[in-house]
Amino acid sequence: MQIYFAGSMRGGDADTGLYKKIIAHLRKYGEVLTEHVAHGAEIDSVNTDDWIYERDMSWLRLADVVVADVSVPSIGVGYEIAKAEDMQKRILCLYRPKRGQRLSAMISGNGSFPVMRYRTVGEALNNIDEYFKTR
Ligand code: 6IA
Repeated sequence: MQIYFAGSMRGGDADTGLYKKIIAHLRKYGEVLTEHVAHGAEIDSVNTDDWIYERDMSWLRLADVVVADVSVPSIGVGYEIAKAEDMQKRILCLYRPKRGQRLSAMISGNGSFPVMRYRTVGEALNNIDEYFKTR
């Protein structure tokens, strides 16, 4: 199985430590195409944006499932989810609620994929197990 992991990069506040743990856990279920998301935006200048866009879209087309951490608002992650939905990919969103913030209704109001909430890394990983066990 090929897995596309999406998480905030230039959206800011990227929790790269958490993304690394999620990616390591996802490897139990298949190949993670987007390991770079855990490297964060600080080494974001190696490739041109055109190149990044084309490569990510081709990976998205290849993916069997998209796992997106939607805890940090990110235009790129929202775009990837919308594209994945159009491509009829399986999608799992992971969301860590934060005081004073509400998840976009475009995600929380979308009945075509689950949004699994978590508070700790352990809960995020359990959510992943739960998702892959039942689907
Ligand atoms: O709007 P954002 O930058 O927060 O969007 C984040 C999403 O867009 C992630 O899920 C990625 O799949 C994608 N994305 C954004 N920037 C990059 C990028 N920069 N490389 C690949 N995908 C990206 C270069 C990083 C690098 C060389 C470590």
